[in-house]
Amino acid sequence: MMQNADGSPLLQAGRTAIMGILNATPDSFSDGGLFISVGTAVDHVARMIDGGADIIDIGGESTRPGASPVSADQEMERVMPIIEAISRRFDVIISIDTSKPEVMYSAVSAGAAMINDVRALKQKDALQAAVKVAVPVCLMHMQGQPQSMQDEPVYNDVTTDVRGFLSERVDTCVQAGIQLSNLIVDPGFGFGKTREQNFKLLNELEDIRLHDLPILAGLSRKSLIGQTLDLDVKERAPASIALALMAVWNGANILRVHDVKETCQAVRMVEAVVKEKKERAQKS
Ligand code: 7PJ
Repeated sequence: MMQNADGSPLLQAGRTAIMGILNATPDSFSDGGLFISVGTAVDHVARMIDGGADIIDIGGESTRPGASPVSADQEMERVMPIIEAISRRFDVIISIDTSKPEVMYSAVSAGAAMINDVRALKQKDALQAAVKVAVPVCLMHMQGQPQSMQDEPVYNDVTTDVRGFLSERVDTCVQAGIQLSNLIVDPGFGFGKTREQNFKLLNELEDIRLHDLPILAGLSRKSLIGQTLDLDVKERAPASIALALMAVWNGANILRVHDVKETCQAVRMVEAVVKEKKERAQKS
């Protein structure tokens, strides 16, 4: 499906892909609007690629708990100059983090090669847009809307419910004309989930695997860390890396992270050790 700059496949057994986060939002909770100028964005992307990022996820809508909606024009204004600059300068997979069909069309024309939609193509006309542009899509589970999603989220069983939702979305996408091999699923850590529900999902991550599709996990700097360790957002890198490794251990194929270099180092180390075990199993 997706390829790295050197033509190798993005997703290989035993190699986790790293998606670096580039927020083009002035109100994003963890970057505080640091990456709104094109120059700063380019510098940050260069650093992330250097650190081992395979994908750069660019978003112009803050979806953190309590965030207000933005218009398509506003989102476009924030992301388009950055996508154009990144696509001109780097050979990296650009992912557009959006739920809006207008933004999907423009971003893909400007070089985005993947859609990351926290609303799983449920917004009006988003599904048709994704069918038309025909790039890989990450379908994420969210309960409620960012404005209110953390107000007492309720599930029957969180893992079963998330899997059921993703299963319905995958079926709908395939029926609409998206290739199954172009889909990625994501449990949506922190999107309408309590700390315990997030923990359960992480422990049972492999249970949301559908049709052998890749699983994307986003845990970087999230509130579940703050709720457990009482750490400021800027102090959450070590805990984020620990959670990233747990996600890999439990089946994640793509990690969405802020601290690219540090996460990459940790993940590649664990993969090297796991490789020894696999090779030994093959010999015996
Ligand atoms: C996620 C995301 C995630 C995917 C955000 C934050 C909140 N997209 N966008 N998965 N989280 N696919 O980074 O804290 O977990 S925004």
